[in-house]
Amino acid sequence: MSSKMEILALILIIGVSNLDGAALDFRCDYTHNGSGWFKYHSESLTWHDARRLCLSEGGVLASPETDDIKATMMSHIETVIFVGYYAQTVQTTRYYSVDGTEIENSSCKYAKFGDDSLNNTSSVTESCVSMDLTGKLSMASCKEPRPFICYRADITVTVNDCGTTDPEYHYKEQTGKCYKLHTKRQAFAEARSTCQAEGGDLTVINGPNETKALQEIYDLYPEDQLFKSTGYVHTDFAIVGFLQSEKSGWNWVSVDGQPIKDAGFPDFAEHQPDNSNNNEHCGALFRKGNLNDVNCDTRYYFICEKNPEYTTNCSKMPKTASISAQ
Ligand SMILES: [Ca+2]
Ligand SMILES: [Ca+2]
Repeated sequence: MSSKMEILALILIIGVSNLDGAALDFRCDYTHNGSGWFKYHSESLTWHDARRLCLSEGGVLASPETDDIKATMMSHIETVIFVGYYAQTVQTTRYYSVDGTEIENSSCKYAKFGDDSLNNTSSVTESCVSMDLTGKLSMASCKEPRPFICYRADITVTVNDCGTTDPEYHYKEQTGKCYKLHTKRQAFAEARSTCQAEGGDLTVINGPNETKALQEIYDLYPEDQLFKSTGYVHTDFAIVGFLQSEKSGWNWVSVDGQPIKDAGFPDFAEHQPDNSNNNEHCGALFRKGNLNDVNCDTRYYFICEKNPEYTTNCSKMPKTASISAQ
């Protein structure tokens, strides 16, 4: 980072700490209520997948640990959800929250089960806990998918020069933007939501400088290392922000609606777009700096682009904290 960037980053941090008590979001897809941040996931996952997803978002699978948290959880749900309690082994009837608090020791009066729900020791699969619309807890199969809520307690946020706490966003001077290569693969639409939740979007390439910047991002994740850590073979390209659709007259356009040539995307690679299996309508960038068409429903690596002036709450930073990129 240049000394100019260091100074600007310092200004940014000072600016953030001067936000006068205004809560600074850590993700724009979470809402603040009472003591922390909540996100209701209406999609059903197994308990372990739900727990993993919450962790990957920087939170935990929510449990009704306090009156406040329980009230907020109940206001979010429309059906029976998983909570963060689970039995540590299949033989035990001692239940713990994801942060290790034993339910019976919890001061929370709500963290009690109904009359007979802890007596069923014969069923080894019933080691997770659900909460119904009335707030009552029950044992539940960990493997039967349910909606859930992720929670993060209030935090003091110090953002980096990309306006985020996420160290995987890298600032590139040649474009004044930040980029993250996501190594946890997602399909195009999901990848786009993830980028937006992080305060950006899928990368729109606005000229050769940006193609070069993205190649430098790729260089941070050499193909052999990437393959070693993920086991996924297509390490030579990642989804970026362009696609074709009926709406675009089957022309290739950026996610913000510009024809890709006007936006400044590079050319397609030789033999691309090949519309493989007659089903490739989403865009990707090869490491070598040209384009590929890929299946919109297949999970690939993807690259987000983020304006450093935008914090993860998707709103503009106050003027004193803004970064002049170049
Ligand atoms: Ca761009
Ligand atoms: Ca292709």
